Amino acid sequence: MKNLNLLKDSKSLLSKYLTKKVFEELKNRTTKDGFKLENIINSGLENPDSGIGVYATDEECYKIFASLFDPIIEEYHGFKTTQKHKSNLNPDDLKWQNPDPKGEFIISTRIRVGRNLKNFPLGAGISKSQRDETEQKISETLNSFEGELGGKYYPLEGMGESDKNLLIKEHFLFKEGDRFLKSAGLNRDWATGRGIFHNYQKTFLVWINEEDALRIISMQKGGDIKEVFSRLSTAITKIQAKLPFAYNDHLGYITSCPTNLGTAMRASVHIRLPNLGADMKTFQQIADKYYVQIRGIHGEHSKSEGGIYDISNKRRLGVTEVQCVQDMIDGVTALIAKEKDLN
Ligand code: ADP
Ligand code: DAR
Repeated sequence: MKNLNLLKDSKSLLSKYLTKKVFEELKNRTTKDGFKLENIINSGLENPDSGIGVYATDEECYKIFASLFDPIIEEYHGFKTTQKHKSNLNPDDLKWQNPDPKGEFIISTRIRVGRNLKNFPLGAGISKSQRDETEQKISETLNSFEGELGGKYYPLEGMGESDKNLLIKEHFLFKEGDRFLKSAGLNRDWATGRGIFHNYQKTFLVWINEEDALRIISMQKGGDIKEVFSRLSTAITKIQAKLPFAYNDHLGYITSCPTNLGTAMRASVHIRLPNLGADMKTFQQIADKYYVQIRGIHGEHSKSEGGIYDISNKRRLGVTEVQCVQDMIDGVTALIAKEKDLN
């Protein structure tokens, strides 16, 4: 295990909660799949600028290493160990009104969930043969879909560079995992076992074995958030009927990164807000009030361009999928109102 002194200048939740007492308690523990503390904390040790610093190797590690995971989960999500997570994927429960009926602000809408297969390790711990098995199970299920969800699976291995770069540029495909994911072991054997399924309209997509076994995505141009959510809800139900997901009634859907636990949902719009972009203090105040996050437009850790921002729900655990989407709708509605005031 790398020297814990690597954490001395870190501000990550790992550095805050891996106290001497917790380290002594956990240092010799292993999960039934053989994963140890060093597997879980390596990303935070190698990247002291991490915000969180830990990734789970299998569902069991959330229990075996609870003395480290629980305080991180409680601080990040405001979710206590005694609480139960609830799921609600019914789009009719949204308090829905298009926040941009004239299409002046919202360029596109994307809602995704992360999912992992029951009884398989997570990406940071999975073996090559297990990952290949999950790729086959998931892609076979998706290739059997017909109608609006009908499409084709494209393995990343063997994909032409120009095809891959175009799909990334158009925001459909993932980039190779960043240094945080690499240090967690999520890029091992890249690109085998990874790929993308999409329907013919590219409004329903599934990433296979990026950060989680599945990233199930519904997206389209414009701001019809309810239509995007309805398509996603239908797709999740169809997939879940064939492939059981890792889930428990405390943490909800189990994910590689604790920040995605619960719904594992990020509902986002790419939205033009140049006036707010010139007043980031006000922008951030409104974002905080409505539990939304401001990102750049080429993925996590990217920058905004041309006054366009990625606005998405921040809460994922202890809220339902309907509440995640509602957070985004309410936040975007308030931001558009302020953007208009600043004209
Ligand atoms: P996630 O973790 O939710 O997959 P990222 O921030 O890594 O999200 O984004 C993945 C890709 O999805 C990036 O190319 C990003 O630009 C794209 N994306 C995210 N939200 C939207 C949106 N509302 N419209 C179009 N593309 C989007
Ligand atoms: N840089 C890592 C990422 C945490 C959240 N993002 C994910 N899971 N893609 C960190 O610990 O800050």
